Amino acid sequence: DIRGFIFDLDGVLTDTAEYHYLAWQKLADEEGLPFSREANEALRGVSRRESLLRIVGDRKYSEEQLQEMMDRKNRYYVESIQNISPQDLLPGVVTLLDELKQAGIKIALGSASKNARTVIEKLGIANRIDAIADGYSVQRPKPAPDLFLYAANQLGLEPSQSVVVEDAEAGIEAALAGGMWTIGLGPASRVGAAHIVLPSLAGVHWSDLHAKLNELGI
Ligand code: G16
Ligand code: MG
Repeated sequence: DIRGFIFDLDGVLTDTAEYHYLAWQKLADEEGLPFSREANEALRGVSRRESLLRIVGDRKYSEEQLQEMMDRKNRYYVESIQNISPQDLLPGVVTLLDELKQAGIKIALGSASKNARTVIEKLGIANRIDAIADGYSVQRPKPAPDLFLYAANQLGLEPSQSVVVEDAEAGIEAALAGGMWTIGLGPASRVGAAHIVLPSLAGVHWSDLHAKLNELGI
C-alpha cells in the first residue's frame, strides 16, 4: 500500500529552472564560458557543484575559484527567487496535495537544492510538507538513491510504500535504485523509465494515480 509521496521541487512543484538558468547564464557570461538555455536543460535536478563542473568543462579553475563561482551563482539565484509566490505553483499541485492529505498519505520534499526550504515557504506549502530532504541532507546526489531513501526514512516509510514524482532522468533513476514507485513528468525521452509517465500534474487526481498503481499490482 502507498503511504507516502516524495515530490521533487524544480520542474514538479514549481519552475525554478528558469531562475537557475538566468543565474548560470550571468555567471557564464562574466567568465566567458559558453552556455545556453539548451545546455541548461541538461542541468535539471543536477547539484550546484556538478552543474558548475559541467559548465566549466575543460577550463582549469582552482577549488577556491570554483567555490567563489558557486557562491556568486547562488547570490544571483537567491536574489531572483525573492518574488516567488503561491502563484508560481505549477498547475495541479495544490489539488493533488489536498487529495493526498485527505487520503492520509504523507508528503515529503526530495530536492537537490540547498534553497528548497526558502522556495516552499515562498510557495506557501511548507505547512503541507511532513519531511524535507534537500541539498543539505545527504552527500551523494541523484542518481544515487540516498536523497529519496532519506526522505522515506524521515516519513517512517519503506521505499516500497513510497511514490517519487520527478521531472529529471537522474531523479527517476535515483528513485528506481531506491526501490520506490515512480511518476515521471515530461517527455518519455527524459522520464520514460518511470512506472507512470505524465506530461505534468495538471488535472491529475489521486484517484487516477491510485487506479494506475493498482493496475501495476501495488
Ligand atoms: C534543483 C535544480 C538544479 C539545481 C539544484 C541545486 O534540483 O533542478 O538545476 O542545480 O536544484 O540547487 P541549489 O543551487 O539551489 O542548491 P531539484 O532536485 O529540486 O529538481
Ligand atoms: Mg527537478
